[in-house]
Amino acid sequence: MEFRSSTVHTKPFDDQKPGTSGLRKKVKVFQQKNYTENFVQAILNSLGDELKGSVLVLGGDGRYYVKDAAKLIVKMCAANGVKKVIVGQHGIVSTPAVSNLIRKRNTTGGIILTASHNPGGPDQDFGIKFNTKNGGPAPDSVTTEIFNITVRLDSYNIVPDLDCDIDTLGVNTYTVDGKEFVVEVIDSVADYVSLMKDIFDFSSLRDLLKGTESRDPFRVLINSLNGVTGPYVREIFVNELGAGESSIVNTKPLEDFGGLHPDPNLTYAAELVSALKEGVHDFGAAFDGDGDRNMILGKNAFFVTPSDSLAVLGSHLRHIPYFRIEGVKGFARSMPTAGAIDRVANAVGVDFYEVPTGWKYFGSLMDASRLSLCGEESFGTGSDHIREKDGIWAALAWLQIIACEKKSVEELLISHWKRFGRNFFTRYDYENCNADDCARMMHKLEQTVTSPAYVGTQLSHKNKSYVVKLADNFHYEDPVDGSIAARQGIRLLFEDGSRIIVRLSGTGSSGATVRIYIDSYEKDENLLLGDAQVVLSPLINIALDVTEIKIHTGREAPTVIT
Ligand code: VG1
Ligand code: CO
Repeated sequence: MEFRSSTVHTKPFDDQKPGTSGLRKKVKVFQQKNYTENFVQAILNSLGDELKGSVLVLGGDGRYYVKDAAKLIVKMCAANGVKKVIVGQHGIVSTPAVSNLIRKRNTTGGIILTASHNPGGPDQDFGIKFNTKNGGPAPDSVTTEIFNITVRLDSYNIVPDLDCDIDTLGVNTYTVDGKEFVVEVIDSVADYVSLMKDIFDFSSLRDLLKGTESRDPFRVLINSLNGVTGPYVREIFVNELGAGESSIVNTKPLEDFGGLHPDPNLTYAAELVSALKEGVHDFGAAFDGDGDRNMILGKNAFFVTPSDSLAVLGSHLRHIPYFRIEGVKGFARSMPTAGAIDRVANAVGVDFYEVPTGWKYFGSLMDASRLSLCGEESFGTGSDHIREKDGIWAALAWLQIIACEKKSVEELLISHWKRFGRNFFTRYDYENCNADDCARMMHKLEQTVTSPAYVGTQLSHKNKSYVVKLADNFHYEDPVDGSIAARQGIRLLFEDGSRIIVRLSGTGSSGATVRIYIDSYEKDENLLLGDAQVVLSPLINIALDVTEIKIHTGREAPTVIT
């Protein structure tokens, strides 16, 4: 079929600055005339000379507007000289699977349609993210370039009549402006499953889940929260590993996630928590809308903090075939993530890195073969098998370790704490506050804590005191390419190793969200099993005082406590 492209005049929008992970706005904002078109054109323009003849992967988490946006992007790729688009059937591909496809097919990059863990539906959130050819989220230099293009953009290119059927698998070939343009509609699950089979020992996982003569079946409950992971979970846990159908729930990707907030934490995955509390299952996992986050629970809903999850994985990587072949290069965490992995890096004898919040900061270390395992306190865990965090990978990694160690989740945690000590951690989120109020709060806090006299200050609550050792706004220089990320969150580091971190979220679609992170280390064996909220209570109160959060935001309490 022969098609001709056309150029459409447009006016720039001034609010298309990508945040921690792509551009996220309400669906209604993306549906404004030319809004999505402009941002997509800016992504394509940012490719410069690489655009003509490029190959792009395209997929999203199945939320409302993914399919419309995917079809639009195909029309725009056709008009901009892209040679081929590899798109998931119905426009659906998980974020980790996109990263894998970019790497496996050696493409120029990929466009991911997701607002991740934010709710979906006509009145909820949508997002667009660009990943570069290493499979990872575009670094700051690229997202800044995309933003600079958006504020000057005066036209976009489109082939209005090219209506590709993205519901049917197969290769579609078109002629656009005399040149060949191909759209390959793929089954997005197959490549990802084969990657997992290369990384893990599926036969030992099968024995674990189905049981053997000498061992009862290990009962798992996997909740996809109606997000993109459903089909992947079904293929891996039921078809490959032989878990029963009742082991997987909410596995049909829905445009509004069935009304769920697809964020795997104790608040929004409460359904999984209460199911595990019944004591029937040995292991529970939930994933977010686009499949890159995970929450791990043990029997009776024993909660594994993401910071601890990372550390336990770090000290048991030898059980995972992938790392036996690839070796273990280094460990990393985002700055607000509790420091449990730091001690494991030391014990294992590998390098350790602390990067700003956002997965994009891990990519260059992985590309330089310096990093094997990394994570964020926000339920993100992953390795250098791809360049995104990977929810299903994390669940399988836990199961592989359990299969080898023959211990429960709780036993693994307790022996970890006995060996390394325990980082108690909590995060307070104040969602959807007034942006100006929050900016004022951050400004005032920074001025207070960075004044030279602040170091040495003693902060107390009841009979517990902490002495400030260092206070700053976190500044990161990438050790590989020297790029700088400044002002990544205010840190108060205390002499006993405890920390208070305060930063504003970069993934919200409106207003501002304040995140306060509290991390405190304990090595006294008698105190290891305490409740985090109780243990951290003095430090939490100090954080609330120092930030004056109630005064600035008018909020009596956080919206989410993790
Ligand atoms: C949050 C998390 C961060 C994570 C990001 C994207 O960002 O804190 O750790 O990388 O979401 O995760 P922020 O700026 O809101 O704190 V996802 O699953 O949205 O791709
Ligand atoms: Co996500």
